Amino acid sequence: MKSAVTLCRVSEAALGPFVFHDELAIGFEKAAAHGFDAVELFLPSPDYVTSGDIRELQKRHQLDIAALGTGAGMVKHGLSLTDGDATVRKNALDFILALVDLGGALGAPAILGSMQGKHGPLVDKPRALQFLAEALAIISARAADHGLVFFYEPLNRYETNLFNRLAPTAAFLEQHGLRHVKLLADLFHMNIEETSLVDSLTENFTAIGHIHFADSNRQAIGFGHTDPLPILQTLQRLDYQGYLSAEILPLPTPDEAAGQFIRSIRLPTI
Ligand code: LER
Ligand code: MN
Repeated sequence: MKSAVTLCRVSEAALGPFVFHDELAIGFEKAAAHGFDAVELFLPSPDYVTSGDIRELQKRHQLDIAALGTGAGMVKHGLSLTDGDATVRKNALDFILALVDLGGALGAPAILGSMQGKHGPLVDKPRALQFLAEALAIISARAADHGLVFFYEPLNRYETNLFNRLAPTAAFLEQHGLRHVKLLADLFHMNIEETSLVDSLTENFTAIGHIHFADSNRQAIGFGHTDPLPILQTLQRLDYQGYLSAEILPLPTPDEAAGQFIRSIRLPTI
């Protein structure tokens, strides 16, 4: 199974679940030293770095780009696709499309996580879902133009009230014909929301494109109480071809988290 590690350059997310916060050149070097196949980038804005500069780092360190997070649009710029203000929604869409284009130049899908926003007093749930479906239709068409998919990530109840579980999200994507949008299954959120990690991964497998492989406490697997063996066996049995990505807290240190992550994705040979 392919491994990826998160590199975050967003100062507002300094305490977030990202392994390396160094400048990109150093982050790439550390990712390669730990033996990761790819990096997942969390950038402050789409023009923070050019695709040429990223390709240069990829070539130097033999790393793929697994995905590009868009959450800076929320944590840095206060944007969401379901905001009550049409200008904010438009800016959110433009921010995501620019990251989809950057990903397009790198062969990497972008992710919708926190920028899905929430429903509330100004925007009720049906209207929020309508905004979401309209935006996803535009975003997925752009991703498809690049020959890529786009990842939609259900989040736990403390982060969104739109989609918390895989199955309802998959049904929503299907209902709206969003064939180029795949699920991002984050085991940390699933640990809070799903009845069974294995059942949920199995039942929604064909809709899943990417996995944030995190323990119950959002550290590297092995540092919390999630049992990785049935999960890894299930993914192997289903022939999962995507990434297991280390979107985890950098604890006890970034290097120890990275090292534990790499150990945690190996199936024991019995
Ligand atoms: C993003 O991948 C994620 O999992 C969220 O919890 C970030 O807010
Ligand atoms: Mn995640």
